[in-house]
Amino acid sequence: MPPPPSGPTPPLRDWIHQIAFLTSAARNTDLPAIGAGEVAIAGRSNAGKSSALNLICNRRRLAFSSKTPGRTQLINVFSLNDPNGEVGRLVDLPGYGYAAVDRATKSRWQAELADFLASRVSLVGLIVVMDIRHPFGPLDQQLLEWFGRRQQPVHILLTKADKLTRNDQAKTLAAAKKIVAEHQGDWGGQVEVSLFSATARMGRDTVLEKIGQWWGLTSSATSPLGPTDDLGGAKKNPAKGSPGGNA
Ligand SMILES: Nc1nc2c(ncn2[C@@H]2O[C@H](COP(=O)(O)OP(=O)(O)OP(=O)(O)O)[C@@H](O)[C@H]2O)c(=O)[nH]1
Ligand SMILES: [Mg+2]
Repeated sequence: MPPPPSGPTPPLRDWIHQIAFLTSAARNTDLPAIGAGEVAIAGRSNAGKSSALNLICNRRRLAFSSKTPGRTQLINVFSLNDPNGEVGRLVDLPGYGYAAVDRATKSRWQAELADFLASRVSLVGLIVVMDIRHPFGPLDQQLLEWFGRRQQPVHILLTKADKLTRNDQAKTLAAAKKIVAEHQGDWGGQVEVSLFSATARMGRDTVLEKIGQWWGLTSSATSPLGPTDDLGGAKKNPAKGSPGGNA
């Protein structure tokens, strides 16, 4: 069910599956016009971006995942709408560092990516997907620096966590948090990191909470305004609900 046109927004986890493919772009100049806030998903080729997107959205084949690295060579834009209009977008970016393309193509992709991260005005946050077995490679760090200039929030997913034992997951997460703390100044000051696995369906809620915040959605439980019915779409005559209750 889509959220109602007024009243508190249900948790994103319950309706993000309604997100739909909007368009693909081969280069930044082909991107769609600015709409709702965009959360981009970036990472090395084969890191698990498309799989992460599918789990986040609870859809099996929203984004194409593949055993062949470099599968996502287009910028794919997905759009979530509620009855009041567009709520937010997710942008699956082509992976960087794909070995099997020639140098010119590689550097063209990287220039496009740098340009996108620097100048796409509708970006509200960045998700960086890193294989937990090889986090913080040189290109990952480069990307974090490019985006860091915007001083916007970043969430790093250490994905494929299912490949490590619980103990090694915890160790890698602690080490990653240390790296992030040391680089906050260069990476925009709002970087967080968490464990993720598309295969084990792990870490979805943490990243969804971020996406919801970045899109400007807050559940009534976390809204600074608290439960309210007189701001942003009041129901004058609620047909349902319990008067005097805590709905
Ligand atoms: N074990 C495990 N494998 C994963 C996970 N996520 C992705 N994979 C596998 O890793 C490979 C790459 O996944 P994709 O999601 O296509 O990665 P991508 O980053 O979108 O790749 P490109 O678009 O080619 O850059 C596929 O074989 C996936 O099945 C995970 O959480 N655990
Ligand atoms: Mg992909």
